[in-house]
Amino acid sequence: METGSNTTTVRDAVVIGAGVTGIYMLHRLLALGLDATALDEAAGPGGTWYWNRYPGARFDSESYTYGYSFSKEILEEWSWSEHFAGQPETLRYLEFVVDKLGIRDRMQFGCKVKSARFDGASNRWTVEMEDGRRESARYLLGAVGALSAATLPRIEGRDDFEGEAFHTYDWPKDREVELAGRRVAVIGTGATGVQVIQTIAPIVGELAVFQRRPNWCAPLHNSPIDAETQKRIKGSYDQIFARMAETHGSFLHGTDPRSYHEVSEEERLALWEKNYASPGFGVWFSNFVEVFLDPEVNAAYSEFIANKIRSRVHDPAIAEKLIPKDHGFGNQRVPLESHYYEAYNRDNVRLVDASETPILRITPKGIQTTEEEFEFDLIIYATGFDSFTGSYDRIDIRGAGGQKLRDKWKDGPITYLGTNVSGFPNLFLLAGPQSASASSNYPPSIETCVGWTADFIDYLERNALQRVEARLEAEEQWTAEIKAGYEGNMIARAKSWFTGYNSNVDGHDKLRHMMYLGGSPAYRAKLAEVASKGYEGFDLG
Ligand code: NA7
Repeated sequence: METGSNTTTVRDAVVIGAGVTGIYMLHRLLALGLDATALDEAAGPGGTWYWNRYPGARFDSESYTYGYSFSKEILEEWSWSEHFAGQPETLRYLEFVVDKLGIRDRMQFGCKVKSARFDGASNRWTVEMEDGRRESARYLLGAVGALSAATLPRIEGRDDFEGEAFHTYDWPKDREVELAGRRVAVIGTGATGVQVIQTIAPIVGELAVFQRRPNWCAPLHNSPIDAETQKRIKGSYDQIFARMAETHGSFLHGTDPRSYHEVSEEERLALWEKNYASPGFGVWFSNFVEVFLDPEVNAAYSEFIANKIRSRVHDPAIAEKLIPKDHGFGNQRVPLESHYYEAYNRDNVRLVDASETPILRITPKGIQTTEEEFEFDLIIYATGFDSFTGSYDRIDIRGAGGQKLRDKWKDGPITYLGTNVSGFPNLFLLAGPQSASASSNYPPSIETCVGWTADFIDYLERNALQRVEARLEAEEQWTAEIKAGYEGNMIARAKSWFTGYNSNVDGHDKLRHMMYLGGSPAYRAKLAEVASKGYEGFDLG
């Protein structure tokens, strides 16, 4: 329905984002009979999987644990071709889901949201896009993604480079990027950099990797899914999802029930060897719980992995540079790799230690470090994201009384349950900061958040409630709980997107509390408890 001005479309709900979260949220809102739309800057659905088209982009979660679980039909009809699917296949899957649900015509693409303002008199949000279009809605739902505000390094001369250069998130979508025979630089060695490096090393002419700090990486062990395995997977989705519901991170992989201290060294090594040789995140999560909590045990496991790196990299000096010294295994996101370390055994690959010889500037021809000037045809920035709050900060969101969300969150996110914010009525964050999403396998956690939010909105609608707002004291309590979760967890001390660290964003070079670390089962239980108590901690009116 359009208003008189003809520029503002009036609806029940607006979802910002049409990625994995936005797709499912839109579906649930429409199923409630609401007039809803999803807005996305991209030219199509897919979010993360729309943007990240760099070579080698793929899942580190088993494909069949990454798809939506809510529809038996989708599960039955979609067949993953690999245990860990690549980006093109994932994007095809999400396109398939959108068409299957018949919701494409409720999505609007090419619209970058500029601002969102809450009007206390009407209890409605007005969302404005950069092209001037406006949407007015009772409910505003943020499905913006935790890693969708890409950040370029703050290096002098970036615009002077005469060759090609882009962030991995902004990898060109309308053309092939020429790699064969070219001189290429990759800056950044997070999960993205690792995937790019291992994939392009055999293709490019020369590759220089600028590494500031290494990450602990371990083998992915990907393989195709044959017909028989496909049948088995499709026949056991109930068990797969039941298993995921039990584990801390909603993965297939959960901690070993034994204590590190109660097993012999032989048994311990047997577990670690088995995990290192197995596909997926078992190498991180199917471990003794002490590996995550006890620095000494973590050091022992880190040394086990360090020896694996030493055995795979021919030059011992390079191997040492690839072994993290400032954090233990799993304290930052562990990139899973396919022959990553072996890339450094190639004659055309060079590791540049950007902490020893820092990058001074980008020059018209390449990169100048404190020691050397390099010439490149292509610079790939795999330099990460302004995590969790970055995409919200980039929208001028103003709640009741005109308070800016960006200001409220300047020292880190503050939410109730990771889903709502005091002072910002009728705004729902989906898989947002302080939720369990990023500390777990994303899609199951997204389904948790979206399902809970849809039920909440249904409750509001059925009870003719027009305004919902988290109470300040509930929010303070939740934020304190988030902080407490970081205490004693080794993640808390590492400079990574888990702690909101980003040297390229003002004020984000300090460690913050961004995620719920209590595990998916506890998070789900908390959401269910709040709902069962008539949405405790909220003012409804
Ligand atoms: P990450 O994991 O945040 O990695 C970013 C990398 O870029 C990391 O190695 C940074 O080094 C490096 N970086 C950032 N700025 C600079 C500058 N100025 N100079 C040199 N190096 C720099 O992002 P990813 O995209 O790899 O991964 C994000 C997640 O997406 C991933 O975990 C998956 O879950 C999907 P640093 O470590 O800060 O020294």
